[in-house]
Amino acid sequence: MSISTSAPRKLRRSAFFSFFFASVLAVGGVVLSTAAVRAEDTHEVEISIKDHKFDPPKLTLPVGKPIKILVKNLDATPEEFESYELGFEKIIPGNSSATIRVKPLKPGTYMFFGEFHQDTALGHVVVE
Ligand SMILES: [Cu+2]
Repeated sequence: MSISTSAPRKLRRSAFFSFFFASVLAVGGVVLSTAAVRAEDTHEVEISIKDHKFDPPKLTLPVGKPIKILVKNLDATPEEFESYELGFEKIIPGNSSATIRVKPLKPGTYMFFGEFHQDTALGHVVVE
């Protein structure tokens, strides 16, 4: 009696766990592939700060793609990388770097600057 009732119960349980783990794997796979597509779609650029100037002072970026900017401050003093139009502001200590993420952009020209040296640290982004 006890054998005949416990066997189907075990079967049902193992069927449930198979379904559960298959679902977890399926959802995990979708999440991973979505993240991979996003990473692939991101446009990455580099810019340096040297002698309180941007190099290059002009960045050309694609329309409608997430942007990742790696900013290297090669000066010994800190700089604040900032843009009202692109919506970021980040202090980068001397001799270090930072990553700025910008949402997909519409075509146009966007100014950026180094707030601590606004007389020389000026640049712009052209999105086309
Ligand atoms: Cu600021």
